[in-house]
Amino acid sequence: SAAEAREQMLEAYPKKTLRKRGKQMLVNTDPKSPAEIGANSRTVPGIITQRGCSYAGCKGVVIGPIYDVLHITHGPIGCGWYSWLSRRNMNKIRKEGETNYLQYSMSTDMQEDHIVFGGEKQLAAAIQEAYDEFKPKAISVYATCPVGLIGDDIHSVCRNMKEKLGINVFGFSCEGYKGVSQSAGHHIANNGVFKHMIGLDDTPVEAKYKINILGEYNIGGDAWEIDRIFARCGIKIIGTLSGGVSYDDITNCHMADLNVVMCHRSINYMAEMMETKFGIPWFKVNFIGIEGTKKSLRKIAEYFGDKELIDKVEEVIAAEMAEVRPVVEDVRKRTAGKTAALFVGGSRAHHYQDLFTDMDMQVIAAGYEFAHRDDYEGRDVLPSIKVDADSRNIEEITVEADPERYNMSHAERKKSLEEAGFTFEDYEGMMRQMAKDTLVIDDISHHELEKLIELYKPDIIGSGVKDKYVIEKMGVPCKQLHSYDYGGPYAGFKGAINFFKEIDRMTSSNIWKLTRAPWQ
Ligand code: ICS
Repeated sequence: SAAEAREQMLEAYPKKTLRKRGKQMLVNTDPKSPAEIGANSRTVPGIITQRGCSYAGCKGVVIGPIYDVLHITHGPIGCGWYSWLSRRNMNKIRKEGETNYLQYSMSTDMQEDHIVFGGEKQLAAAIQEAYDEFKPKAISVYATCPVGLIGDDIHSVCRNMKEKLGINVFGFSCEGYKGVSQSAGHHIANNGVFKHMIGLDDTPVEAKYKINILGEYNIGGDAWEIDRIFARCGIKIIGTLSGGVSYDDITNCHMADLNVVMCHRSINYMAEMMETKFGIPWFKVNFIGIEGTKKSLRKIAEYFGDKELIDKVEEVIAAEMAEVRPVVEDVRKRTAGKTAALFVGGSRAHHYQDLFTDMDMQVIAAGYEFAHRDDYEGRDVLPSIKVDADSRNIEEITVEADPERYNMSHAERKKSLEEAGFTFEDYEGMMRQMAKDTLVIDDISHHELEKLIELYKPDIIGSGVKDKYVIEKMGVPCKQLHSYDYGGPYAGFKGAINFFKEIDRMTSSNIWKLTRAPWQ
């Protein structure tokens, strides 16, 4: 049983570790009212974790993909190198005159003497050099651990350079050690994007239905598949934060009628702040999986409430499903009843369950690396989450309604829709969607993962590069759900087709039964 498996996964630990890990490892006994999970807490030193750092979450995840902002890492060269497009967020130039800087990795290449004597001069010189060379619209600067430790004031350097160069220059205090994972960096990034980019350009956008997609980073081209579907439906996406997106899109995206949120973990802050300041309502969507995609499209059409759009969406769904249906029906013959486990990031461990459900597969265990309780248990637990010291050192910015630009009509529309039972600001979390008595494991360790494989032998595990080869050495195929193992897109309808074929191929291969580790 799941309870016995849980105990066996924990039994090797010393008492204190066992107590802490025990809180982060639950049997989902009552999916309708999820139990309290330990999440967003420090990893026990010595345990092998999949987590990243605050800098990774800020530069590497949320802001780095904006292709025509010139991103400069202030720090030792390794931080810049390892965050250099390593996440497969795709980009292309879409308008004449645009530039894509993401082929470059820019760093101040901090050395010992900068750490001793301070690196502010070095940073100002780097900004100047980058400007002279590229003349970008905007430059953003990211602080790494040593910058925080020696106290370089990156913000005053940025302010001075902004004045001197006459372009937008802004910095992020996303020192790697802040918070307990990359999640802290998401929050810092959201604050900075909101303060330095959102709302700068009030040019009206001519379109009937205008939305932003928040928390979609175009891994493997996912955002482009979503773009394709929306274009078919006649819905204008002003900005996708932050996948395949330009500086101008972001500065203008407060002109939208609606924000839809894909990755709740990384960008819920932005959704809230944009609603407070501009009155733009938001709700959660999921374009991973055919059922999720259909439901999300229908909800967006319902929000606008226009018969023309509602009909168009149904027409698009029918046309797309004509292509998806034969594939999924064929694949199900082999995938039905197979099992999967998913340990990914802060939203995919949930979203990808929809694709496995589409294939009639069972997810026996899942967990996030760094999500918070609301991503597991749903947003209704938000008021009861205690703020601890690790979260307290992340700035909370106070946002107020914009006296001129707050859109009353959106707010009124939201109110009347709510009265009719429509839900906004709605994230139910992962546990409600998982089957009874499945395992939910936060920040899983390599030891726990090995035990899980021994006990359950799932047919496939969705995870990342840090544990991929541990999993495969144990004879279980691993699909990387961060980089997609160079495949994708997996979002939307065409993405689902790609995923079904890929998982069918991987779980039908006999190679895993034939491999033996050298010591066996
Ligand atoms: Fe959100 Mo890897 Fe996203 Fe999520 Fe986030 Fe990261 Fe990636 Fe993963 C992410 S923003 S980089 S959906 S695109 S930090 S795959 S939470 S861990 S599951």
